[in-house]
Amino acid sequence: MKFYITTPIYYVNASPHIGHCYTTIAADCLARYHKMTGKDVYFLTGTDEHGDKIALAAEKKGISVEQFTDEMSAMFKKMWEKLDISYSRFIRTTENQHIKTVQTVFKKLMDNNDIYLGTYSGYYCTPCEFFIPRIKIDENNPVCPDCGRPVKIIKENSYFFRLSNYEKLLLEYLKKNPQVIQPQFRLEEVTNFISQGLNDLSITRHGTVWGIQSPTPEKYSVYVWFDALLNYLTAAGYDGKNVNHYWPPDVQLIGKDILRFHAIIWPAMLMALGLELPKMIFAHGWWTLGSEKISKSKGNIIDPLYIIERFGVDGFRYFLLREVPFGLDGEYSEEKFIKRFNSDLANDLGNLVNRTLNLVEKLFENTVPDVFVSSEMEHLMEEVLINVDNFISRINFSEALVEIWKLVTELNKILDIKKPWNSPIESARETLSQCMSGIYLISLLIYPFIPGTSRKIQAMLNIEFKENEITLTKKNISLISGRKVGKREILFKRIKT
Ligand code: ME8
Repeated sequence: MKFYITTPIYYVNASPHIGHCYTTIAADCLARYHKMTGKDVYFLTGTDEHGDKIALAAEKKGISVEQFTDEMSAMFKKMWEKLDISYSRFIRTTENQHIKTVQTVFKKLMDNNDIYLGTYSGYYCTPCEFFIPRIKIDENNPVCPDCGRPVKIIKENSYFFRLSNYEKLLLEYLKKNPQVIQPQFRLEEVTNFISQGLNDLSITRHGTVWGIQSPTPEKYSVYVWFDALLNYLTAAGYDGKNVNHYWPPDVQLIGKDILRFHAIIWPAMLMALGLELPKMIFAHGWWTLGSEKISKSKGNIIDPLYIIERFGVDGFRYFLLREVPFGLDGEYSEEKFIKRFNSDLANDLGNLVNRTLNLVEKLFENTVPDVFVSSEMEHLMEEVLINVDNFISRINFSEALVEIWKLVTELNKILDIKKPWNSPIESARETLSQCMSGIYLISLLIYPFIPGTSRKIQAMLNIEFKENEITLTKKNISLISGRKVGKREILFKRIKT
């Protein structure tokens, strides 16, 4: 079975911040989980490189836009490497393959009369790259209703996509397939917006030089969002007729800021092309600081490199996935970070692994005693596996982690009660073998969330699994019986406050 997952492609006008990391880490977690359950996963991410905003940023830096986009795109790639992101494809909208796809789609839609030439007269917000109808603007104070920044007035000839033709079709589709928009509370927002009436969408810009040329007699450039959304098709090998076997996307992760583009314009474009629609579009919430969205333009970004330095890659990944239910906003604070790190990672998980291995070394000469799992523990393991799977299929990372931590807590409790350091050797054997089995299962379960820690635990257990050769079942645990344990290392050092 295949699993196609995407993140937004990020603008390269500034370096990646915590928000970009959030979506990409979440996508990585899903990609890894589905690989572990035996699926053929295709994980797409990349950079959105056209438009005035990017050209202006290059100009400000005093370098050519080509050099600028190369450098900035490389920064995103480097960040993903640092964060242990296992993408299958990193797409850039400046790639030839993508340019060809955009022009092919443009031509096809024009031939089908889904695109026509008209005149656009209205406002444009360059930071949001969005056309804003006159009725949404106060003429005395022309600012963007979304981001509050000044807008430009535009009157120019433009090609339009007949978005209005898809109003009824979209509403019917969403009525029949309400599960496509997630979380469910976002569906109403989308259907209300469509019900108010959709205007045709201007998809070319006259003045923009840094963009894909429209395949029209006039030399216009293609509107950046029309260009960007098509990246998901380029990566699926669209040639004007066919797509590869990964199509359609199974999950498209986005932030709530770009829901309308993905839940309205994008499906309408696919309908016009006669292609299957994504199975799920999930719009997560924002990380905020003092209740304001964290973003470059607000100047309140938290540098991911600082966080990595302080909490490590897995500390960062764990916090983002555990702290806030995916879908809701979350207020960033270093205090919360430290609390989570110390309690869940250093205390609960770190101590469990350290204590158990220490005792295996002392009492059993570093060899894992024969595997013993009590029926209660077996029941708990089964329950956790099922619940994690359910939560992951609903893209609920924090609850999935709560489930895994039930195992961590239970094993720590067993150690505290049974005190194997102070009990007859047969009883110690049972306790430690049970803990080792549990730790092994935990190392598998945490792999999608904190892969580095999972690898470290595996190294300590002297075992290595290949992510696409493993299926998440409790059967694997017998693998560790009789094994010599590897070198011990501290997983998470408590942070002093
Ligand atoms: O919108 N909290 O790119 P972009 C959580 N190029 N997530 C956040 C966030 C925050 N404070 N800030 C950003 C674009 N994000 C377009 C997308 S797709 C065809 C084109 C994340 O660089 C979140 O995923 O502005 C959001 O949707 C995305 O970054 C916007 O990135």
